[in-house]
Amino acid sequence: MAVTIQRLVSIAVAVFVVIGGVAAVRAADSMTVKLEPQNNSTESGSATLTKSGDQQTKVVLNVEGAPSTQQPVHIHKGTCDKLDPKPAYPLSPVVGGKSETTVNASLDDLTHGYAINGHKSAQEAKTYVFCGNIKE
Ligand SMILES: [Cu+2]
Repeated sequence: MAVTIQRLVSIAVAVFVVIGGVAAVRAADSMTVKLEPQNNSTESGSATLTKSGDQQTKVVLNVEGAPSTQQPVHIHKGTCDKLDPKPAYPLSPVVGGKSETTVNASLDDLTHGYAINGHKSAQEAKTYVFCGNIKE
């Protein structure tokens, strides 16, 4: 009797490990978001989001046509067509087309209802120059 229960437990553990392993392989560790120009800007590029632990995501932007001066960039709730104007997660400003930030949000959370947008400058933050929806 005791042996049977022990076997059942070990089978259950084995099944759990196999399912867990498959889930880990299926969950994407990284994704790329296309950044499209907005408001007649000439800026476009990509953002690469990479899992950094369970609750953090590394966000790397490469923007072509960006000025050498700082441009504010954030993750906002919503989509590029309908963006919540309040930033959800600030990113390091884009300088010369580059920005790298680790945000305190899981990649899984960020793929549910967020977008990355760039602003023309701190002075002209109301003018959006590029945007990309974060979705799988
Ligand atoms: Cu913003």
